[in-house]
Formats: sequence, structure tokens, C-alpha cells
Amino acid sequence: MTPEDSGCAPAHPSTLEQFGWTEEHTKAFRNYPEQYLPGRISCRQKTVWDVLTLKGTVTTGISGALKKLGRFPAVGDFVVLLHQPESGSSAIVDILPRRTQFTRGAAGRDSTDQVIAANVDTVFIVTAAGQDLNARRVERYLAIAHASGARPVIIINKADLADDAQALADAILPVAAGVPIITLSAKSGEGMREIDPYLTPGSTIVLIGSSGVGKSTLMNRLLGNNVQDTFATREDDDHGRHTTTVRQLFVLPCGALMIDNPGLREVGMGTASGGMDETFPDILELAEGCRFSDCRHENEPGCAVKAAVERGEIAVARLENYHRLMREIAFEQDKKEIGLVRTERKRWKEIGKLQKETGKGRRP
Ligand SMILES: Nc1nc2c(ncn2[C@@H]2O[C@H](COP(=O)(O)OP(=O)(O)O)[C@@H](O)[C@H]2O)c(=O)[nH]1
Ligand SMILES: [Mg+2]
Ligand SMILES: [Zn+2]
Repeated sequence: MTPEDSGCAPAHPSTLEQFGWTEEHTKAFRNYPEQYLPGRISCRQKTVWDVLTLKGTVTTGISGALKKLGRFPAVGDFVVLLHQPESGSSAIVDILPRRTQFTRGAAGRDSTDQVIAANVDTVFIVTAAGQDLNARRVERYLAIAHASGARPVIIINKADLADDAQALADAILPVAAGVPIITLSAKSGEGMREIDPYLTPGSTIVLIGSSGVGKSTLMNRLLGNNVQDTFATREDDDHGRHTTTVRQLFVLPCGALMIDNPGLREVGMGTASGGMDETFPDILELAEGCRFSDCRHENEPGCAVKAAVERGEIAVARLENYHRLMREIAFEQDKKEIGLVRTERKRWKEIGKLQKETGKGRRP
């Protein structure tokens, strides 16, 4: 498969820094002999990865060892590549430690397989004027973005469709909790300069948001050509269109790296509760005044959060969403625990089988 076939744009950075490589990576890579190449994953399709290297984009698989360990590189990962052009063989043999990781909290036992993007600096939470603009959805995305370790920025696209673009931003302000809100139009270009400060060379930005909000349009404008197809369709409507279902990292002309997320229909909360405090700092602060230190702000007496809701200081819907997201996290955590128990049981069964077999072999 050529990069063109997979919809991946060929990109050939001339220094490692240009694809986000830092001092930390140099340290981690130091012990590899010279036949190993450093690289960054720009695209993954099941068992084939595109790796940006200084020698161009290499399309390859992972080593048996990584497979056995269940360590699958994600888009944005910095990897070590064993590359032998003479014999035509190559494989990704290691994944360097991740600075941040953005996970999809969907069902699935293999948690390493759920990483959507790695080593992201900034998450653009893209929403749009019209029906997508929903404070509750923004809260969910904020919690996920904060949990990833990256810095979120809220983008309100399609400002050209709104009579009053400022009113759109004002509607989101109560849930933004200090996160920047930028109103723009990817179509007309209006307001695009506002995102420049986040597009520094070597930094990595991931686009998340519902289908149809204009993520690919935004990316195309920044790329200056039509690399990403723009469709208002959902991923399961367009099986034939590979370009819309491939998650890719692009090197923008301005030097930043950007990951589009086609077909990311829904992002679950996963087990990461780490983003909740930063998303709901108002609730966190009020909770200090609750009578019980483990108050869940449901029906406990002396709940300062409930009192604030009654006084109209916090929207009822905001507290409800807080509860919904917390329940979702608890559910995922339970599921993960059950999964772990199951995996452990399976492992012991395998060991038992193995012992029986070797035992048989020893018998005279
Ligand atoms: N009016 C308007 N339409 C836009 C804007 N940005 C994107 N669109 C349209 O919204 C639709 C979905 O855009 P797309 O980039 O494919 O969304 P994605 O699913 O988030 O990647 C397309 O028809 C775009 O032309 C904008 O700023 N203004
Ligand atoms: Mg798209
Ligand atoms: Zn409380």
C-alpha cells in the first residue's frame, strides 16, 4: 500500500525536532545502535503503520515482541524502527515513553489499543454554531482532554452561520473554566489568526469533536491544499471512502503537527477520572464546604454544592452532567476490574495447561 492509497500525505521533515522530537526522546533513544531509526507514527491501519523518519515515510509492522506484549503504537507515538533497506525488512521495535496520551474510553479489553493519539500538546475541542453547540458535550470533551495531559482549547467553528458569534462564546463561557474559547470560520477564514499561538513548530495538536463540525475543513485550510476529504457523513456510512476513516498526523506548513480524527463518533470517559477536577473546578471548590468529606453531592445533608445549585450559582444541568460523567467513569472502572480478573484467570488456566503438558512430557 502506498501512502497515497492510504490517504496519508507524504511528509519528510529534515530534522527530528520538526516532528516534535525533544531532549527526552534523545535520552530514551541513546542506547540504540546505528541500524535503528527514530520515527513518529503518522498513520495506523490495523496492523500497518506509517512512520515519519528522516529518510522519508516508512510503512511497516511491529515486532513480534511488541505484539506479544500487546503494545501497539498509536498515531503520534515516537518509535524505534529497525530498518534494513537492503533486505527490505523493517519493523517497529519499541515505543518511547509517552508524554501525554489521548484515549478512547470505549469498550475493549486491550487498553493499549484504545490510545487515539499520543504525545499531544494541545487538544482543539471543535464544535460549531448550530445544533452541535452543546455545553454538556463540551464538558465531556474537556474532561477527556484534561485527563490526557494535554492543554485544551475550545474552537467554535462556522461563525459565518451565526448572527452573533460572541453570543456563542458567551454560552460556553460558564463551562469553559478558564480554557480559551476561539470563534472562527474554517470556511471563510475569519478568526483563524486566533489559533496561531497554538501552532508553534514541533508542537502537536489533535482535533476532536462531532462529525460535521468542520475538523477536516480546518485542517485543509491550515494545510493549504485538499489532503483531507471533507464529508458531513458518519464513518459507518462511508465504508468505501478510506480517506475519511484514517486517523493521521500531518505536518502543517507552519511547522506544527496536527492529527485529525475522522469517524470519532463518540468518546467515552474511560477510566480516567483525572480530568474531572479541572473540568469542574467550581464543584471541587464548593465541595470543601460539604459536611461529609466524601460527599457525592447527591442527597447528602449539608451539601454545599447542592446549596449552590439551589441558589442558582451552578446550573442544574451542569451538576447532572457531572454526576453522569462520574457514573460513567465508575462503570468503566468496574468493567476494567472485571476484565483484569478474567485475564488473570485465563493466564492461570494457560499456566495450568502448560504445567500439565510439561508434566506429561517428563513422565517416563
Ligand atoms: N458554513 C460553514 N460551513 C463549514 C465550515 N467549516 C466546515 N463547514 C462545512 O461543514 C461540513 C462538514 O465539514 P468537515 O470538515 O467534513 O467536518 P468534520 O466531520 O468535522 O471533519 C462540510 O460541508 C463543510 O463545508 C464553516 O466554517 N462554515
Ligand atoms: Mg473529517
Ligand atoms: Zn456535597
